[in-house]
Order: sequence, then C-alpha cells, then structure tokens
Amino acid sequence: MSSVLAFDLGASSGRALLGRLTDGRIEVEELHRFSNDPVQVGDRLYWDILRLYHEIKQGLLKAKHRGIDLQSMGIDSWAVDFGFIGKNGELDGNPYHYRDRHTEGAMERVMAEIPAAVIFARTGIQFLPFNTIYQLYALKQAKSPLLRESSRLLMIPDLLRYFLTGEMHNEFTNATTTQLYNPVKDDWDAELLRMLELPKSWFGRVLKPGELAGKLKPSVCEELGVDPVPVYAVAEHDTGSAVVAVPATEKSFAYLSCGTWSLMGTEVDKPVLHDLAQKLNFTNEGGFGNTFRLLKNIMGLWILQECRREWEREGRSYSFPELVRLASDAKPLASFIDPDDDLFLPPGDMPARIEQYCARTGQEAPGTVGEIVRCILESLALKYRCVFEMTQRLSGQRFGGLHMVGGGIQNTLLCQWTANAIGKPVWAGPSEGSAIGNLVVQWIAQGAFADIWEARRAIRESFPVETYEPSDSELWVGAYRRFLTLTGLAE
Ligand code: LFR
Repeated sequence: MSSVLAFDLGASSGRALLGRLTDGRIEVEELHRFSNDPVQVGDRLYWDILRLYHEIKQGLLKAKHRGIDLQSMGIDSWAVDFGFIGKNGELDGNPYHYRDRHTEGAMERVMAEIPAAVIFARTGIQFLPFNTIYQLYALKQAKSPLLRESSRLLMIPDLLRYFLTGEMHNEFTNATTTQLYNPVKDDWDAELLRMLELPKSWFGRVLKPGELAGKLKPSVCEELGVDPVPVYAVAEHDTGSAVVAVPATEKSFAYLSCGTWSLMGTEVDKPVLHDLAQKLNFTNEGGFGNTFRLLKNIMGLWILQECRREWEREGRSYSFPELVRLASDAKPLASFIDPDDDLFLPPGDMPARIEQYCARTGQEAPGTVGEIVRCILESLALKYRCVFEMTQRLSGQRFGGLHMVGGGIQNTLLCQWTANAIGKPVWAGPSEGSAIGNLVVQWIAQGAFADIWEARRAIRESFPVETYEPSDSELWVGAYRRFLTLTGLAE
C-alpha cells in the first residue's frame, strides 16, 4: 500500500487529502480541511499565505498522529498568483489575490504596447485581466518597491513548496498561466520579458509535474517531529490536476472542471496557436506529460457563491442544497445573463448586478432567490453549450458527451441542465478532481501507475461516475437561440 498526501487549496477551502493505493484501487480520506479566506486590507485583497502554510503543517501533523507512513506529498492551487522572495531568501510583501482591483486596465495598457497577436503567438494563453503578466505590469506602473527588492518570483504552490523544502523552483503547469512562458520553446519567453522590462533572473528552472522538487527541510522535520517526506512537483495548477483526474477512456475527450470557475475544453498534444484560438480567447495551459489544456474560462459558480454571501450579509442564510431546491421550483428559462460579462468578475453584490445586466439587455430581472439561482444555473448551462461547440470547432473533434469533474458536480441540477443544453450525456465524477489528480501524479512519478491512462482507469474504477442523459431538447434549443441573441454571443 502506498500513502501520499495532496494539499489542494481552493477558493473557499483548502484540504489535505490522504490517498491510499492498494492493488490499483484508490481510496481517499480527508485528513484536514481549513478555510482559505482572502483578506481585504484597505483597498487591497491578499492571500493569507502564512496561515495556509500553518495549515499545511497541521495536515502533516495529523498524518503523523495517525501513524501514516507518507511516501510523498504535493500541493496544487489556483493559477496566476505569486509571491516574491527577497535577496535574503525571505518572502517579500504579501501576495495579492487575482480578484484585487489593482490590475484594472493593465491588460489594455500592455496590449497598447505589445499587440495581442504577439503575446498570444508567444504564449498561447487566453487574455484574462488578472494573468500574472498584467499583475506584474500593474505593480510596475504603481512603482511597487517589491519589484526593486525581489530576486525570485514563485507561484503560490512554488512558494509553499519553498517554505517546506528550502528549494526554489517554478512548476510548469502554473508557469504557463503567467502568460510569460513560451510553450513551443518550452521556456520562459525571454523576448516578452525584455519587452516588459522584467528581469529574467526572477524566473527559475521549471519542473515538470512528476519531478521530485525536494524533501521537507531539516528545520521543518524538527519543528513537526516528522520524517523528510519527499515533495513532488505535481500539476500544481488546480485545473491541471483536475484534468489529470478526468476518468476518460478515449484519447480525445471534452471536460468541464466545475467549481468556483468552470473550465471547459479538451486535452491536446500541441498548443493550438492559430488566429481562431485567439479570437475565441481559448488558452493552451501546460498539462501533465507535455499535454496542453485547450480550454476557455467560464465564470462558474462564483456568481452563485457571491449571491449567497450577499444574502448572508443581509441576514438570509441558505445552504447550497436549499438554493438548488428553490431554483428547481422557479419558472424555467425565463431570463439569462452572460456569466462572463466583466460585471461579474470582482466580488460584490451579484443580485444587483444580475438586475443591472437584465435591465441593460431588456429582460425582466429575476426577483426571488429561486429565480435568481435558476437564472445563474441555466445561463451557465447555456454558456457551456456555446464553449462546447467552440471546443469542437477548434479541435476538429466531435465529442460524444462531456466529462464533468470538481465540487460543482454536487449540484445535480446543473449537471442535468448541462446535459440538456449540450444535447449530449454528461458523465459526472470525481468531485475531488484536483486533489485526486494531485495524488495520481505522485503515484505515476513513483512508478505505481505506468502512465496517465492507467491512472485514469484506476480513478474510473475507484470513484462513482454519474451519467445524465439529455432531456427537454426542444425547449433547450429554443432557449439557446434566445440566449445567444440576448447576450450578443451570436456570430
Ligand atoms: C481555477 C483556476 C483557473 C484559473 C483561475 C485563476 O481554480 O485555477 O484555472 O484561470 O483559477 O487562477
């Protein structure tokens, strides 16, 4: 039996998942769960990075107290965010959260200096206003002292790994999301760094997922009373890990990693860098085994999570199952939003913004909680259809259905409506996609699985996968037409 530990830091919580592999069967157990709340200080939104490091140590302690002989560990988290290490080897400043507003307008300013086509040809990465490249540009424009004093840039899992091991490395899947990495040269893009006057020395050697990154350093072992557990570079971008965990049987498949964000696309061997990919704003994020994730970000359950927070602020608390029940009682296919409208990106009063969106598009706004939730979930399902079709067009593939992974699949209504909207079956599972992908990359690295396909087979056999067959086809086809017109997404 092999026991490995995955730390997966998600938008609302972080967890330490213990994975046990016995005769090709995977079992997981949550050893530790902790909140991962961004912290607002004045105008800035930060990571609570030291608290998270503390929680990682708590996870290691829990494994020790349970007498678990850990073979290794790995960390994954969301992309694009980073911290700086100063010349003295210490953390400089506190990492910003990508939803901080300091990047507002930065993408447009960079594109006025460097044509978007040049950036895309060099990186293959979609244009999202919070990409690392624009965060760095915003810091430069603000003359942040961090830029003068720092010597290395580490993405969040790189940073936590550095605290644990004392070794500084960048990891490939996260490195690509900076929009400063050239997937063809398989290295940081020296020319882009030069154009942006960013020092090459900030960006270190890039480890591929599955490479050994170090082991717990002596001071950490001493502090916690644990062995020097090996630490692997896994697919440290959570979406990279989630796609590893898609239990597909066929080489070409469509997936939707469904959580705070919805990431939809397919796995490809080479980045797709032509004009249409740029025009549709698709990305080519680095994956496990030198694959790429040809995908598009969709705003996801974030809008619903923010509504729930807003209602809580007003003193009305709803659980997610309750919200789903209210939605199922509301009138179907009444009003729609484009979840990817800029309006919905920053934190805030989402019910009011939905109202604003509906007013702008001449629709009656949903009024009750159930109507609002229904509007969000149906709009997401319809947007999924739109991106599903784009994925087929870009990849030249026709997919027989859609794999859904991630916490969002607990929302059975969303899974069913997604099947209805795309008119094809949805296969939902596993829900702990990122953490399971994190675990299996460690096992592949240790030779416990021959390759990713053997790992995917084990995932298929170890976790339930629910099938949702499409229904109400005509209703949804009509709704899709209305959705495209209202949102301006029709070509
Ligand atoms: C999902 C995710 C997405 C990335 C966004 C911001 O958790 O990692 O892939 O675009 O968060 O980093």
